[in-house]
Amino acid sequence: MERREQPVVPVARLAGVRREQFLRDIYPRRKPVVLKGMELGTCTTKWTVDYLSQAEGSKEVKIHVSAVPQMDFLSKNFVYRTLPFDVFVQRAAEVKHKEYFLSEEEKYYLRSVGEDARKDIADIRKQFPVLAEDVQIPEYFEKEQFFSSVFRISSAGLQLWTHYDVMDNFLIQVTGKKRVVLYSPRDAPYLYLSGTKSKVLDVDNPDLEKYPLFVKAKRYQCFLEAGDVLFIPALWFHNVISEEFGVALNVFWKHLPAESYDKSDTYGNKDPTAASRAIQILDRALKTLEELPEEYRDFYARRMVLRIQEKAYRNDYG
Ligand SMILES: O=C(O)CCC(=O)C(=O)O
Repeated sequence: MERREQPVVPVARLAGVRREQFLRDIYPRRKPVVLKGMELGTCTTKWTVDYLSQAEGSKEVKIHVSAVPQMDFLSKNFVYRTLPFDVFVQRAAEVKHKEYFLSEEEKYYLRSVGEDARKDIADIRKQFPVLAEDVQIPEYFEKEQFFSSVFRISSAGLQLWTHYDVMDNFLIQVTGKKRVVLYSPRDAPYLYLSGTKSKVLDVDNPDLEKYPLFVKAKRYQCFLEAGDVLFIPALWFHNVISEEFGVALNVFWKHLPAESYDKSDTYGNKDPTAASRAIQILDRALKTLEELPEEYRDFYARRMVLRIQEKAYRNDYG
């Protein structure tokens, strides 16, 4: 199939945005924005590889390791390994490794988790208290809305699978450069979803035989430099390439009332409970349609889609 480029929409970049302006003019639009010139504390100047290694020493971290730069959650082309934090940082910062798990040029990725990843939520103040002292998190939401603060440390060249999260978040790029490609929740029909992940990992060279509708998805894109903060509204898909070794801090907060979220969600990526229940009910409805012959099943399925469009779609989606 002939290759068609997706048009690229640059994500707005705004400098020196204060809390009031963010809440009044930016947040309600529910679109990604790069915030420049934010006050982030001493982390932006202090966090060299040596400083990071010394600050938190040899505490163990569980990391993703892959032989190829494109990490894919769906095909699980990576392995989980445990390393002392200082060794991990040194390895993630180098391109070729003397000691390795899979291959000399393997890539590393840390997505920090809570003490017990199944029960506890990542909070750098608890897991990385020394480094947490260096960061000033932009307080653009109420304290009670805070959900997690997650370290994301990656090797140069690493590409993270396309996915959405169910909470709003700031991606604070403390060191290193990154390219982020985003897609609106509205374009979900073109992204070939499997749960919260898209099957389209290679957003630059998508397999259009397999994913022909992908060309219809509108591509938003931005480049982050050290000190930039990207606001990623909940449900926006994102695919991230680290152009250099880099350290980011990802802060999630609750946009919906607290009780809307799944209590067992430690990552901020489980669908709100009402959405999960609605999907279960839909699956039951589809099972019920199987009682009909194909001609009728098709007809009533189309009527159901029309009903969903009429009753649940918004018509002001810009
Ligand atoms: O920067 C990264 O490594 C991933 C960021 C991400 O997935 C997020 O902001 O939710």
